[in-house]
Amino acid sequence: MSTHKFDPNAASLNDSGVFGLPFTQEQASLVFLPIPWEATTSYGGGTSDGPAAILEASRQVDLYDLDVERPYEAGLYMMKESAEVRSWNEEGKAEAQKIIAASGVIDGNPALQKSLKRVNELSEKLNSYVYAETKKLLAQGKIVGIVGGDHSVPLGAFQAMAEKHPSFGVLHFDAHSDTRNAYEGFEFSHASIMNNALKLIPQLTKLTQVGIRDFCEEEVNYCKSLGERVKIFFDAHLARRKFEGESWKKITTDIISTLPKEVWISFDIDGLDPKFCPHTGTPVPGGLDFQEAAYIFSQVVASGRKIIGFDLNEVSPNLDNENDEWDANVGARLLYKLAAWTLASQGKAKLNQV
Ligand SMILES: [Mn+2]
Repeated sequence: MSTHKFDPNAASLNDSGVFGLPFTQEQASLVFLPIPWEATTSYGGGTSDGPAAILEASRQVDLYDLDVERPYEAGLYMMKESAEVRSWNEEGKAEAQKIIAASGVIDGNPALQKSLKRVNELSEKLNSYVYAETKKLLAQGKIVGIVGGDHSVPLGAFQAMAEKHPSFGVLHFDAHSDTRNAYEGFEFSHASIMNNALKLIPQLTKLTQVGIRDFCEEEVNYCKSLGERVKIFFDAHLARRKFEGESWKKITTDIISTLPKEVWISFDIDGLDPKFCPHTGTPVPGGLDFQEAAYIFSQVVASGRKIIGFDLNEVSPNLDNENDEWDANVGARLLYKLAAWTLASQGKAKLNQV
């Protein structure tokens, strides 16, 4: 804890914690776990630098929130990045690039087969790390927010949550369905996160996807084969409903009505319109507005559901211009909204009743 008196209305100091806050991990109700990992990123890398960029940009975010007034009072803290995860990422990325360059065709190529085996091993190490860290934080009574990295990172957190919650839903914002079976041969690809989660975690009883606009037929068929367990709100359908006069409130109510009482939010920044994330790996036209997404969070809470935790991933800073902090700025503001509504849903932050 810094020695100066903390002033929530003042500019934050450069060496302060996330969002310019003075809390220690012990004091914080909510802890962000940063995961600098992008080993299986197909193209347009940079998300492994997402957590550091978000941390820096977070110090510019104003703390007072119109809806959740003073979410920071519950204490927010971001852990230090793991040097080990960084080294796994460097190695995994180098091996994965060889396979990506060969378009995933590794038959008859022992060197590439070895590379693939290594990437999958490193991914498993990463999953175990995220699982163990999440479990530790939960045992300490913390709310956990995962900050990626690419979208493969939250699998271990889902697994840790599943031990605590016999039945929960994932509210998944994304341009992509992420239900591919081992994309490019990578068992734990960013493009397979929800496929892996659905296969490995029976406690995940409902996956509700929002903003989806880039997917293959196999993914749609896979989701259909799971019946009621997966509900996709395609971006094109959301847009059409708005064009034809339905209110966002009505649409949001429909989205939320598919969810069980306990909800994890998994937010891929590319679920938003690319104007909010121009440097993310795989931007796709269309997508949600920032306020539309924040409104959905608010209505999850208004419906009486509990947000049990969240992940934010695929935020990538502009690697060609370090003065361009737009992607991280949006990421930090979205992270604050996620934290605020999660705290509110757990009774740890009060809502403005006006
Ligand atoms: Mn994704």
